[in-house]
Amino acid sequence: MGFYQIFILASLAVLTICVLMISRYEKNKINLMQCMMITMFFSMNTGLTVGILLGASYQGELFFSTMLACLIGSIAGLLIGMNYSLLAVLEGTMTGIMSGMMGAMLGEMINENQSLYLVRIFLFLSISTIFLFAILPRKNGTEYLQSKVAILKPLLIGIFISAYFLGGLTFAEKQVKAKEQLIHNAHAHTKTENNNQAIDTRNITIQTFNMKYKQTEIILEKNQPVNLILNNEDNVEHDIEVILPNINEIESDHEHSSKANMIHLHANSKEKQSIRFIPTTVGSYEFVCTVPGHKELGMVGKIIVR
Ligand SMILES: [Cu+2]
Repeated sequence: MGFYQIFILASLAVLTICVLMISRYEKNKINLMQCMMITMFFSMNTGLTVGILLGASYQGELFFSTMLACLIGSIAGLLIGMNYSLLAVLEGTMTGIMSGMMGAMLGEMINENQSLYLVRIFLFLSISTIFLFAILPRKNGTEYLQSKVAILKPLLIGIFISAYFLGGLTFAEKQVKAKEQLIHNAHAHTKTENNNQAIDTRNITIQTFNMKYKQTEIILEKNQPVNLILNNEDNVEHDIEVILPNINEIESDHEHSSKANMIHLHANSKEKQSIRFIPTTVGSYEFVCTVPGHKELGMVGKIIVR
């Protein structure tokens, strides 16, 4: 778990404490439906924030991220609901479980940038729970926002939250992006290395025509990658089979049944086939065509590794 994840979870923990304290203070002034509304609003947005965060952070471990998100979401709902009534507890717990699950699935499916945006949006909505207390009408018929002093408080909270989003959250997201850039650079570096290797690969072509290999002696450098091409211009199939000790990195487009010490390259009439490998042992090795009768007709050559 990185700085960003800890930052978001810690923010939510602090927010939960804040909402808890305000709930305690305000619970006798608002009715049951408003209590339920606040519990639902908070647990849903918290569950979604945690779910998306965990789903995105633990890619490929959906069961784990879902379980953890459901747990955290339901605890958040439980804590707020407990202030009000049993019904609110039920509402909060269920909403927390459901939103945690949905968030985790969403986080698993979207890319990292999208998850950063969504975490930001749902974290903002979670924080907005505080403002709900400001706009809900009170039991005694007064509107909370009627007095000028009352407006000041949400305004101060609003400024605080804006500063938080512009400062802390942006900083935390930058850390994620910096890490991403690092991984990207490392990746690009590996790619360049691979390209260099590809340039170093030598292409060696053996042509077959009129029941003969046109090239019967091939010289390879030890440890230099080779792309061996069989260009069959004949009207019948041909192949190349050679025993080479300890060949490295055999690659071919088709199944040529090559093993760790044998190259077998087959081409049908008028076909071109290739195989890439690295010879590692110096020596002289005979290659033949294994199609019955062809070796006897002279389809034999020599590969020299030096
Ligand atoms: Cu042949």
